Amino acid sequence: MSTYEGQWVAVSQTRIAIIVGRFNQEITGSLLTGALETLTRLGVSQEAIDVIWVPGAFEIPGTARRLMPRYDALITLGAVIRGETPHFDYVAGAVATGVAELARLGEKPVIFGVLTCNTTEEAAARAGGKAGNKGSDAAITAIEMLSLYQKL
Ligand code: INI
Repeated sequence: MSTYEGQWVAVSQTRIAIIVGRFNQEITGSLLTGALETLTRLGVSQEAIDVIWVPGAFEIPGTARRLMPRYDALITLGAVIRGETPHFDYVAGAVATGVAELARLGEKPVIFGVLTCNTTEEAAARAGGKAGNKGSDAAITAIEMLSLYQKL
C-alpha cells in the first residue's frame, strides 16, 4: 500500500496567484493579510506571489480561469455577505460553482477562500477574529495541495 499526503512546506519555483474581491474590502483585506503572512511563514518568497484584485466575488472565477495557465496554484479570496435581497444567493452560488469547476479539473490547486456569511460580524470573525483567518487557511491548503499534486 502507498499513502500520499501533501506537506506544509513551500516547493521552490512555484508561482501563486491570489485573486481577491474588493467588495467588503475591510474583510477581504484581512483575508489577504492572513494568506500572505501564512505563505511567507511556510517559505514562499514575495516574488513568487501575485495579488490580483477584482471588483467582487462574481469576477473571481473568470479571472482565475484566465490566470490558470500562468500559475502553479490559485487562491481565491472574497466575502459574500447576505443582504435583504436574493442577490447573495446568486453571487455566492456563482463564485462557488465557478471556482469548483476549475478546482475539479485537477490541473492545478484552486483554493476556495471565499466567505459566504449571514452578517458582517460572522465574516469578521473568520477574517482574523475569533474564528481564525480563512485566508490563512486557504494559503495552508494551497501549499499542501501543491505538494500533493507534485507527488501524484
Ligand atoms: N460581491 C461580493 O464579493 N460580496 C458581496 O457580498 C456582494 N453583494 O452582496 O452584492 C458582491 N456583489 C458584487 C458582485 O460580486 C459583482 O462584482 C457585481 O455583481 C458585478 O458583476
